[in-house]
Amino acid sequence: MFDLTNKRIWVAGHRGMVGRAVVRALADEPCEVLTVDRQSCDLTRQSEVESWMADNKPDAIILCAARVGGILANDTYPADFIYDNLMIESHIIAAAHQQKTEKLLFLGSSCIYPKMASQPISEQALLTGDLEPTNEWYAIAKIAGIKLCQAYRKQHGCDFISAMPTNLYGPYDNFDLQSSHVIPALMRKCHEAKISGSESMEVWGSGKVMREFLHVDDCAAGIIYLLKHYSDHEHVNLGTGEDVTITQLVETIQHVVGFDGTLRFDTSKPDGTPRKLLDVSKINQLGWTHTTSLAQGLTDTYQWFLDNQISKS
Ligand code: GFB
Repeated sequence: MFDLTNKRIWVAGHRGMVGRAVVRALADEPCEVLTVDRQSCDLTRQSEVESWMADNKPDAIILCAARVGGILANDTYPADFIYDNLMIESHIIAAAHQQKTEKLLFLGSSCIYPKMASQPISEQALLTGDLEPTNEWYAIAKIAGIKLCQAYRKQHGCDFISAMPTNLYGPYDNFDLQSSHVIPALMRKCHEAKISGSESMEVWGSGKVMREFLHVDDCAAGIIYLLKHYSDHEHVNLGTGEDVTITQLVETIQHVVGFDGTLRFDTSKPDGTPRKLLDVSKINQLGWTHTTSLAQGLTDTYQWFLDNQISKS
């Protein structure tokens, strides 16, 4: 058990969707939250990370900082995805060892398991097969991050752990149609089709592939649960254990938004992995389970979109 009382916890990447959710969740804990803006500490620069860490010496780190994006962004900017993620995680994990940080939690992603992993995907499936080509660059970087945590644990006894979240969504997601993940993209397309009186909306790919989705507030709760209760070499899957086809997803979004037009599937866009459903038995046995249903989470996220994003569209 890692007691958070009076601990100084650095949420690296506090401007991102996950980092913001972790900061919100830590407000209920008896700890102090540390954050730093990019202007003061560029995480891709080792000297800046080392110097910030030496000055601030957090007791624990939740490493949410990463370059992330949807299937097209991953496929289009492979150098950015592999380089930025390798730099960010290497600098922070090495500095955490130098500064004797008591605990560090790193985030992997369900998309770094092999493309054809048997379903549901257990923790042991990592590195057992070929990766999905559209995001192998991001995957290699994230696998390296998990291995860095394991290596520092093995060589130096550092209490560094990794969680493997499934596809996430929620407030402060990226709603840009080119770089976003599927939920914010389809929510925005559906909303704009409704407002413009269109009879149809565009969906990338075949609509037949399956995805599991976790609300980011559930993800943050799971991260804090693992920070407190888990200390071991193996990463831990963080998901719902339930998935839907992209067509089922868009139908639920249509219901939430109130748009009953037809769907135009653009099969020139990639489908990606056919399925990536996580086996969540390990985290369930550790005592954590998600609480937000997909329908409820989409309803809440659409309300957030209406309240916060419309002026930026
Ligand atoms: O969420 P997404 O971009 O990423 O796409 P992945 C999931 C599925 O939704 C794909 C389809 O089959 C897309 O073709 N899709 C349908 C759409 N319409 C749209 C749309 O308008 N926009 C988008 N973006 N997709 C990512 C990885 O894979 O998963 C990342 O590339 C990341 O590295 C993330 O880790 C969790 O689930 O396929």
